[in-house]
Amino acid sequence: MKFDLQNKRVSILGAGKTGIATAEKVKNIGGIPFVSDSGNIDKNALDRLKENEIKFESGGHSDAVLECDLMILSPGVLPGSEIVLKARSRGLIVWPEIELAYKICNGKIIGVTGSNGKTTTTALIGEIFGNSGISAIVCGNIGNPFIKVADEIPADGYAVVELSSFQLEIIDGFKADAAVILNITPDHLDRHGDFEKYSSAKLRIFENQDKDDFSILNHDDNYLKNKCGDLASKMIWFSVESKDTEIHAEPGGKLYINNKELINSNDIKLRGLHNLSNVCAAVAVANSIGVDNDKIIDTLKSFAGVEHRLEFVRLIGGVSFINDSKGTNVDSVFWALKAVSTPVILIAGGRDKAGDFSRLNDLIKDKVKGVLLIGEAADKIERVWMHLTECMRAPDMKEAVSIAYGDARDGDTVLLSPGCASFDMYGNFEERGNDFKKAVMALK
Ligand code: UMA
Repeated sequence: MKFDLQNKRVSILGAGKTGIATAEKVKNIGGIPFVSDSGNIDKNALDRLKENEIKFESGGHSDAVLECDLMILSPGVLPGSEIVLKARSRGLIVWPEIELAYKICNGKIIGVTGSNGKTTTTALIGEIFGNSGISAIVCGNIGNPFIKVADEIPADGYAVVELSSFQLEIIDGFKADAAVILNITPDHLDRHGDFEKYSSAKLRIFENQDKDDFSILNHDDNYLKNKCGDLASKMIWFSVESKDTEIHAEPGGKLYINNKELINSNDIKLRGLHNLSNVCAAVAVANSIGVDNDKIIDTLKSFAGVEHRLEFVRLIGGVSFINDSKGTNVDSVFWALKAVSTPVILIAGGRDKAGDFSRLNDLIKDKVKGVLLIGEAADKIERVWMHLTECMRAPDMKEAVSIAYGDARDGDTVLLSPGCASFDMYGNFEERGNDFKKAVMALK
C-alpha cells in the first residue's frame, strides 16, 4: 500500500454507495471515518454504519466535518459547495474517492471514461482480461465503488475502472496505467455549467500519465482529435472511419490491429456502430498489455453487452421491447435509435441534464412513429418534438409501456431510452430499467 491512513481522521461527504464503501475501507485500514450526508441516510447504509461503529451525521454537513486530516467527496457532492470551499479555505486536503482508492491500490489501473459506452467498454475489458487468466476487478461508476476493491488488487492484477466526470473533476495524483476516452459529447451540463468544464474534467484522466502509460483515444471524435494532439503517454488512436489509426474497424468489414486483421466485424456479438467503436477501445487496451489475440477474439464473439444498455427484453406479437435505461443523455438516445432498424415507439424523459433534444430531430422524424413522455422533462421534450412525431404523456412506466404496446404494430420496436437521469422517479437507472422490464413481462 502506497498510503498510510493509520489514525488519520477522514470526513466522508455523502452516504450513498461511495460514502459507505469509503467509510468501511478507511476504518478497515486503520483510519477514523466520519460520514456526513446532506439528506437522509437510507436504512441499509445506516445499518452498515452502526454495525461498523462508524460515526455519522445526516440532514446537513455541519462544521464537524472540518475536524479531519482528509476530506473525501462522493461523486454527487459538488466541489464548489459551501462546505467544500470552507474545507479548502482551511487548507484541508479534499479528494474524490477514486484518489484515495488509487493511493491504496497495489495493482495496475485501466481507466475508462467518455460520455457514452463506458460501462459496456469497461465490462468488455474486464471480460477479456478474465478470459485471458489476468486477475481483474471491474469497478467504479459501473456501480461497484473503486475504493471497495482497491486494496484487493494484486500487484500483477488490474482494476478496470469506469470513471465519470464527477469522479475525475478534482483528482490530484490519480493516474491510470492505461486511460481511455471513448468520446466527449455534452452531458451533465446542469452540474458542470458548460461543455468546456465538463470536457476538461474528463480530460484530466490523462493529466498525470507519463511515457510508460497508455492513452487510448477515439480518432472519430473531432473534439478529442483537436484537444489531444500531444500527450506525455504512449498514444493509441482507434477509429471506425480512418484506416490511419493503430486500431481500425470497418463497419460490416474487418477489425485491424496495426493493419493486421483481428476479426471480421460480423463475428462480433455486440451490435451497432457505437459498439464497434467501444470494441476498438477495448481491443486497444488488451493489445497494449499484451493479451493474446485468440483470447480477445473469443471474447468478442461471446460478449453480449450489459444490462440496461440496449438490452433485448421480449418479443410479443411481432413487437420487440428494448431496455436502454442507461441511456441517460441525448447522445446515447442517438446511438440507440441508430442501432434499431425498425419503426420505433420511444419512451423518453426523466430528470433533464440541460440536454439539447433538438439534436435528435432528424432521427425522430425518420424513425420514430410515436414518443411516450415520462417524468420532469416531458414538457421540454414535447415542445421540441411535437411537430415531428406524435408525442403522448404517461404518468408512469407501466402506463407508458401499455400505451406503447397498444400503438405498436408487427415489426415495431418499443425502446426505453430516456435521454435523462432517473432521479425524479427512481433511485437509479437500474430501478427504472427493471420497472420497464417488469411492465413488459406483465403484458399479455
Ligand atoms: N449528498 C451529500 N452532499 C451533497 C450531495 C449529495 O451528502 O452535497 C448525498 C446524498 O444525499 C446521497 C449521497 O450523497 O445520500 C449520494 O452520493 P452520490 O450521488 O455520490 O451517489 P453514490 O451512491 O455514491 O453513487 C456514485 C455514483 N453516483 C453519481 O455519480 C451521481 C454512481 O454512478 C456510481 O455507480 C457509484 O458512485 C459507485 O462508484 C451513477 C451515476 O448516475 C450510476 N453516475 C453518473 C453517470 O453515469 O452519468 C455520473
